[in-house]
Amino acid sequence: MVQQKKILVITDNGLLYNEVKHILDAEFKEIAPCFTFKRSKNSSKKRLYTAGIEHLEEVNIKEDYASVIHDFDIIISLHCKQIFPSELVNKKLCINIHPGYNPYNRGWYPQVFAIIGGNRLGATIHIMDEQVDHGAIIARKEVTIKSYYTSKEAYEEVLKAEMDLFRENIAQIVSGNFSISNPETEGEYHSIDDYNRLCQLNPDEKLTMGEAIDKLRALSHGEYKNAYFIDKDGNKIYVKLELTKSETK
Ligand code: 0FX
Repeated sequence: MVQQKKILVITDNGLLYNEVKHILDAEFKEIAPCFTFKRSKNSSKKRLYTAGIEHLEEVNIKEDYASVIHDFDIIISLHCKQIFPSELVNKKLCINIHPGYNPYNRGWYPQVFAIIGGNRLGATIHIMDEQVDHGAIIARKEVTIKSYYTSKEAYEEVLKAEMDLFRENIAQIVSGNFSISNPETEGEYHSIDDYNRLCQLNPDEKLTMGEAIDKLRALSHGEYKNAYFIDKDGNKIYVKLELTKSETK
């Protein structure tokens, strides 16, 4: 029976945790008791979106996966920073709620690479396999990147798309009554090192003004200090772009 399934959600994102809890309690009362929430071992770092998960029990999925396999039927990664071990994804239904439109820009900060590359952005719910943000797609929803979005606005639209997908698919995932499709290509994977390399600006790089605006807005995200250059005295200078859409055309 659906009610007896045990579902573990591992999240390192307080905003999404609160949204998902609210959606379950308000709209899915029957299945809400099936859910247990934990945060991952790496979640203690203070970031823009971690507030709200401090009280959750910590799990080290890399080491404690045997007990997770024993105790739960479905494991959901809701922005869990730890990569799930092979044994876990091969033995249990593991679902990833991912802030990107798979297979485009798999990996870290998809909106950053989508703004720079001018390619597709959105949210994806997929079955996890041994590769990162890879595996059969259950549902995805595209987000339009407006010309006046920085990384932050694009990301916050993606979070909304993730919650729409959660609402539309969670009952089917819990009951096992969902269909899947394979991503149309392998896509491209970006690591945190790829992102960090982007942040170091080369003052001699030649770009059109449009490319420069895209690169800087992709690296501007609220209070985060991302893009920088090193000046002739060796100082590290952070760069951030602010975009304001005029009220009149
Ligand atoms: O949790 P998350 O939204 O997502 C990341 C990966 O992008 C995702 O593919 C993976 N599945 C997930 C587990 O981890 O990341 P975040 O909360 O660390 O950051 C949210 C946004 O904030 C990010 O998209 C870009 C921005 N950001 C974050 C950091 C830490 C910056 O602009 N600079 C930063 O230094």
